[in-house]
Amino acid sequence: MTREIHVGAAQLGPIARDESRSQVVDRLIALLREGAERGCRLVVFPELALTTFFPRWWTEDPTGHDHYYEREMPSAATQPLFDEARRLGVGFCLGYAELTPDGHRYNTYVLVDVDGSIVGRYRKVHIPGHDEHEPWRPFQHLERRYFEESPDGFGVHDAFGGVVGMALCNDRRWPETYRVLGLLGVELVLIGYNTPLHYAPDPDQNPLQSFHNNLVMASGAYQNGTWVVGVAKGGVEEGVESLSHSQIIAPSGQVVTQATVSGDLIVSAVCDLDLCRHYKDTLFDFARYRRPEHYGLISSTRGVVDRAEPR
Ligand code: CDT
Repeated sequence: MTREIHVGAAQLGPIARDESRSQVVDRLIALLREGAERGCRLVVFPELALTTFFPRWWTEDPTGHDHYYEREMPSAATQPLFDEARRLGVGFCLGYAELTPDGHRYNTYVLVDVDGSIVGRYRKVHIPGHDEHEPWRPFQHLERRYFEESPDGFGVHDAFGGVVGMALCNDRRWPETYRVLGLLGVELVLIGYNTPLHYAPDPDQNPLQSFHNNLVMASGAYQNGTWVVGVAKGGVEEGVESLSHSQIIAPSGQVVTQATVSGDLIVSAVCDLDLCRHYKDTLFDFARYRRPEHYGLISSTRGVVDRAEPR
């Protein structure tokens, strides 16, 4: 049986501050239909795909943005997306701000099967930015104020004929993300992102955003023998320009398709999951070549160790 899956990276253009959930869901449904017409079985939407990127604004009260969060999934507003997915027989992955019944706020991805049922959820592990107002910045990046770090960590799901993992935006810059998923046998990593082109702490990095985006995802793909689907919400949103350049990367690390413009669009590729074996069984045969006895620091230490201290 073939293990090819046609995957669509459903890039979004800006979502305005006052755009309603149902307006956004209509845009997502249009992309889902376009994916179905192309023959996609899975359509991947970006991080925080239902709202504007609200962590760019400070509110004194950390609950001040609660209207941007989903209290249930599906909800009345998002149910039409689930219904259309089931009707079309196309699964999807959707990023949104989650507010749990017991008051926790997460930056969340949900994976939905072709029958509209939820396969699994992922809550962002690496939360970037800051948690207090920093007026010197031209805009804020207050994810650390509005989202908690995932208590669950990374996981994989047997879905779409393969082993699927999820990650969100800043997670993609960390090799640990891919390696933990790789150790779980991942074959398809889905990553949504909102990456402002301006990086206030070091603007020298601004012109390198696209290079770094590709660098980290291609490395993660190659070093773990997995497909990677990177999906942007890009363009100028409420005055802040973010990276587009959604792309699908093969286990070789090669980009097989990439968006060349901003805006709502789909780029898609037929991903042969058996290609993963070429890398997982050779150069990156983990069981044969890894030396975990020498990697202890990776899980025992958060920051750089003080080498003056006895270990
Ligand atoms: N959404 C997200 O995680 N964005 C970050 C911006 C980092 S700069 C504060 C990213 O890694 O692209």
